[in-house]
Amino acid sequence: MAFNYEKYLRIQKMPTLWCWGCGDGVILKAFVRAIEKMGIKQDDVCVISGIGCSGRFSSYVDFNTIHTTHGRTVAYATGVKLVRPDKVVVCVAGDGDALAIGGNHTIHGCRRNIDITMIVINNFIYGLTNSQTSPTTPQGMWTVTQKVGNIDPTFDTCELAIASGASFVARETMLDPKKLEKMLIKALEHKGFSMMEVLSNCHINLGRKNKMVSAMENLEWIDNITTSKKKYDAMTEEEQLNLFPIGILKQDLEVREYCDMYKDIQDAHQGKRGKITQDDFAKKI
Ligand SMILES: Cc1ncc(C[n+]2csc(CCOP(=O)(O)OP(=O)(O)O)c2C)c(N)n1
Repeated sequence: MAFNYEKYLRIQKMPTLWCWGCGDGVILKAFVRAIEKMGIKQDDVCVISGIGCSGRFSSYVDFNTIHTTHGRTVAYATGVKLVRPDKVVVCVAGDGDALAIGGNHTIHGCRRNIDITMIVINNFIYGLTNSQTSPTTPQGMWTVTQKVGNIDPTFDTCELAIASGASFVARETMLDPKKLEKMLIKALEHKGFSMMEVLSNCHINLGRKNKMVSAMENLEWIDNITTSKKKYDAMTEEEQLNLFPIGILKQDLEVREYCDMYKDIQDAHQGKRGKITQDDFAKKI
């Protein structure tokens, strides 16, 4: 039977702002299929997105949603999750949203290991505002702010998340929606901060301005810059240059989750009239 997308979409918001063939729609559909497969009730999901094309994600899905300010998804999500740890809290952010203006929030979300799934839709450019350089724009690419070619060294979203302490870090592309759906389920199932980077196309504001004249060429480019983690690990450093490994890059099941630790403090406070010693807390963690 065909999947009932309408159940999860705010049809009154259609058509979307996204360009035809944009990966954002592929990712949105994979996400709602993942939620359905996991049997999570719509009212138990909270999707928080920032500003950008990817930021429109929260407008189109029929969950509890917050369309917040540029770069602040993790800050809002942290508040929601601390108040309602029973909810599945998901951030959706573009590469600019997550790593430029919101970079600070992202690294501290990772560091705290709070149980949020962060989907970073990396299209390598500021899409909505027409092609400014983002922290993931490859060196040499034309952008409206670097018309002779980007000279900025790039951030690797997943390496940054690993270094910052996220307990689940994975990368997929929008080229294989079924595979993406399965990985989203793993990210959502993981308790702790899950960084889920999805490499996506922006054939309008990245591709066609960088000699990828058709959408297909943008998709082929994504295919060419990615490889499985297994193959990547078997490569020399030289071969790995400019390639992105795909799959689960880190999963740590030992590190404690932030809301659980926070609950321990609350529990330790019980019956103490608000006074808690470090020893009380140490007993809990
Ligand atoms: C505080 C603030 N600064 C700048 C902007 C302008 N702005 C809107 S979206 C955006 C970048 C979007 O790029 P990205 O986050 O990569 O998302 P995409 O559109 O590619 O999905 C910028 C700079 C803004 N809305 N608010």
